[in-house]
Amino acid sequence: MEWWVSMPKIELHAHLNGSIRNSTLLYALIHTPLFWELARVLGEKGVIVFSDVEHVIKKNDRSLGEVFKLFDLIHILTTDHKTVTRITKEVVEDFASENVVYLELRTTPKKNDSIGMSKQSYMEAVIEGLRAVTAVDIDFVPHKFNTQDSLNTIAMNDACDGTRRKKTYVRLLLSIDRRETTEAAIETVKLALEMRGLGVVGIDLSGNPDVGEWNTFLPALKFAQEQGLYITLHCGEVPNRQEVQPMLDFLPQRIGHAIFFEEEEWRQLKTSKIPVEICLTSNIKTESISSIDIHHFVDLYNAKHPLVLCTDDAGVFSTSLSNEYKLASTAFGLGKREMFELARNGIEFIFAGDEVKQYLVGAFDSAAKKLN
Ligand code: 6MZ
Repeated sequence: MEWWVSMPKIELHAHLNGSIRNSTLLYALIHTPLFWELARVLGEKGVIVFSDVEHVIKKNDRSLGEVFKLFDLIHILTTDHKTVTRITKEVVEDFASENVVYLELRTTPKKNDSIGMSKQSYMEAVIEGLRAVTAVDIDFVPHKFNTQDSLNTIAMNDACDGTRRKKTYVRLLLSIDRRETTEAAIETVKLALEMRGLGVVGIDLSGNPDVGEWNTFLPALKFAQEQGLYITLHCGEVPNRQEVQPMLDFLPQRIGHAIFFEEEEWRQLKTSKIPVEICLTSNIKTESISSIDIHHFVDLYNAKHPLVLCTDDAGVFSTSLSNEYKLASTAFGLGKREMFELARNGIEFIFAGDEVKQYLVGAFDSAAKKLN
């Protein structure tokens, strides 16, 4: 495992709340008044068997439908400013600790009037979490916005003792949840535009794929595209003939999953060269793919289609990006060199400019010398 951890990696498909640590989820659970109320109603009078709770949260192999029920529970527990800040800090530190040198983190801005939370204040809590990261130096403000007195200005390379500290780039994508209305989706895009100077670079369309219709989100996505935001779409996570083709016609910069495609759609995807974010463990655990041997990674990899391995929800699916690389290597018989190249190729598909890409090329080059 050590080798997979030390290899530099690029994470492009990670949902903030799906990447939550188990320990933080448990902490949030026992600090939620609702939980104690539940315990009371159940007649437990506040006596909780932690191992039982842990079992429920850690349960493996949930169907896709069950996963979205779990997300609703997670959101009840984690949607307050303090917890959002904590999760953001921890998730970034967790990715950085396994040598993720560039991380695109996506999250759905949430509104909850009862606790004074707007989509904007939710995102401010996320930014607070980025600023709270101490384990590594992070760069989250694109260069053109990074003025000298920017709150994000970090002593990038040199720590006080003169040694080079590890650096991780973080960029944010705002997710539109498929349950949202057109107006709510447009509000998210406007927020993304306002927060460009704070590391927001794009828009993601996600949420339960059995809910909502493409036409509901199209106006917001078109607006985002016109304004120059990058776009990635969860596409073909369930069979949906009405959606896959219009999504591919829209020409997003990337798509996630791409599981349930018809022959013609595979052809269109390959011609379009739209990069695909592949989430192996997620696809297997949600039973979207019955066995890893038949995963479409193989066909796309052999066709030299642009691909990037990602975690999706490292917390919920108990995985890590290092683990995804190791899994692909074992399952598809690819050597370390091929996996290293696969990771490096991800540089091409990041939602950041040439300067960042150049830095990452350098990081991979120097790692290649050390690892070989
Ligand atoms: C579609 C998913 C997802 O936004 O609250 N999400 N959407 N497919 C998936 N595959 C399993 N995994 C996560 O993170 C959690 C939210 O991300 C989306 C869902 O909308 C989920 O509620 P945030 O940080």
